[in-house]
Amino acid sequence: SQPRARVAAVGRAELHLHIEGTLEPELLFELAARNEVLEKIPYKSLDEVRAAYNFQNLQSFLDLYYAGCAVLITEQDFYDMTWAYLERAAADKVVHTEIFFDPQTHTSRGVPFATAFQGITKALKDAEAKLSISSHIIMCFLRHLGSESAMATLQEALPYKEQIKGVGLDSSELGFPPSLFQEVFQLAAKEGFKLVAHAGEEGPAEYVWEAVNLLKVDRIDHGVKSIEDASLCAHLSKAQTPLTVCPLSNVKLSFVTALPDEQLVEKLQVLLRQGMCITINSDDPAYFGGYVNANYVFLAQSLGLDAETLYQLHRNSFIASFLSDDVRDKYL
Ligand code: ES4
Ligand code: ZN
Repeated sequence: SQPRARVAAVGRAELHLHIEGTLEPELLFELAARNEVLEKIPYKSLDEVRAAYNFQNLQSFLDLYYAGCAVLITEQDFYDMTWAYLERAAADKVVHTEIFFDPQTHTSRGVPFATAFQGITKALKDAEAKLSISSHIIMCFLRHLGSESAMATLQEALPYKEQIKGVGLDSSELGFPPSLFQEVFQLAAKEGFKLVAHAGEEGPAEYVWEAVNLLKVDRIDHGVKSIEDASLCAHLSKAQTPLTVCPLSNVKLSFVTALPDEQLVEKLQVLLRQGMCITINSDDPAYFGGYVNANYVFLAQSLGLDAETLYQLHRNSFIASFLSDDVRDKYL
């Protein structure tokens, strides 16, 4: 059909992707061996890794995600991880990607900001030339480390400001509401960064309100708990504040399955029909069992989406992106 052909011809943007969450178990072992830090990872074999990736909630995933980062030491390590993601993204028809990186996860282990940053940016630059993928970097603050550490991280990043499109907020959500980071986001806005925040992933709809009203974010990452608050949904639709939804992540971390499937399908369809700007993304694909195409396939099948709705989700990925208007328009 026509919308299908259009999707195939234009491709898609990915807007919610933690680069550290693309570290596949095979590369994890390869880097552990290369850096002689095999004792730092909590697994002896690929089978042990696969068995461990069986998460009960957000924190049980985060514990393993941070543990895996221990093998990332040199600039080449960050390059190799990022390049591996970009090749998979290209295979999934991603033409533009906005990737998260968590500087505190590395600086807290003694890996300099510049080492991580340069490895990632060199791979992104190569992808522009070799894979025709454009990209932006969004630097995320780890909410469990608090606002002072976030502020120090923002200061540390200012020399790299021209190469960082936006700032975000991730990690453990419950007990770390957006309101704690108001000052940090105010300064980031003043410095010209775009603003996003994880909210309503595990935390309540109230956290989404805070991200919108107090942090003044341009997009909400996840935001699926908004479904529980009709006036919030109406607001997000009216303001066209995009949600970067990650279906396989939600399923793997059991947020979605807490709702009966039929109810979820029904609610998501109501949101789509209300015209909410929903986008589909992969979050931490090495941990959640699929890259972005697998997320579209899963959602399309579980919701029984028609080709027109699928096309709209692809359009949304560009509309919600931080591409300049003239570049964005080429994809619409
Ligand atoms: C994350 Cl799924 C998810 N949620 C919150 N923070 C994160 N960091 C990496 N993946
Ligand atoms: Zn995320």
